[in-house]
Amino acid sequence: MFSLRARPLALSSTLRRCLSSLAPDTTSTAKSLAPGNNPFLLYTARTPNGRKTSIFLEEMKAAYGIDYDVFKIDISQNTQKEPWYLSMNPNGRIPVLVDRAKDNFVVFETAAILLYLAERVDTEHKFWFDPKQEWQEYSRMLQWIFWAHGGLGPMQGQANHFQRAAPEDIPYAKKRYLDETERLYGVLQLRLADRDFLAGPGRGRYSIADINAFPWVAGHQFSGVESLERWPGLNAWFQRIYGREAVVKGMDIPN
Ligand SMILES: N[C@@H](CCC(=O)N[C@@H](CS)C(=O)NCC(=O)O)C(=O)O
Repeated sequence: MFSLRARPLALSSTLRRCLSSLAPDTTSTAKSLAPGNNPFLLYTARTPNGRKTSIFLEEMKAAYGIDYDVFKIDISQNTQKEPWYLSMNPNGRIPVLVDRAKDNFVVFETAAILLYLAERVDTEHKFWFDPKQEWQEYSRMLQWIFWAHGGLGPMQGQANHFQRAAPEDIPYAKKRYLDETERLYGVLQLRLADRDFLAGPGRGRYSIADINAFPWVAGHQFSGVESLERWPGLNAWFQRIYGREAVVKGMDIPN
């Protein structure tokens, strides 16, 4: 008789076989293609999501002297859908971070990468908040990270898609996602009307909450938002962050 326990066991052994048949090829390909010996390796492209991570790595380099290597992924060629890449990120999207100092530990999803780097490198809490000592600000930082990760990025990404990449012209979709992007800019304006940064006491302190949202706002013209003048607090925040050397450098990666 078929036992209740047999099914999950059978399934997981099939899964194990699939994974082990992928492993030798993918790992060695990824390693052999990866340049450099720096502690971190970033697989990325010059897009909003890629830039979040390169900006933070540039900040880490400036603050702690920790360097990283860059492997450029050509998303127009679907390199991010190749098996060796999918073995690191089954979602098939950039970026991916590899922590060479931790046995090539792999991290995907930008918010997870920012938090991972903060915990591993930013021991002095220069760009994030101590979950125990500053738990309220830590929570606020997470709230803005989750907000952007679940809202700003996906909505503005869809605005880009329907305006620039969709194989057919769908005015309703174009309008819906542009409107939603502008609504979300309005949310940032509400937060930034009397503050300098998204999280932190008083007028706030620059943190990974800002880094996580900034590259999307930086891409506003590409998404069809001509100017940020309608949102003065957001505009001032945008200029303030773009004034940082590490941000300018990070925006230009891969160069
Ligand atoms: N939620 C993911 C989104 C990553 C993402 O959408 N990356 C885009 C570039 S901004 C990408 O890889 N696009 C290529 C594709 O969709 O195949 C993250 O935050 O890491």
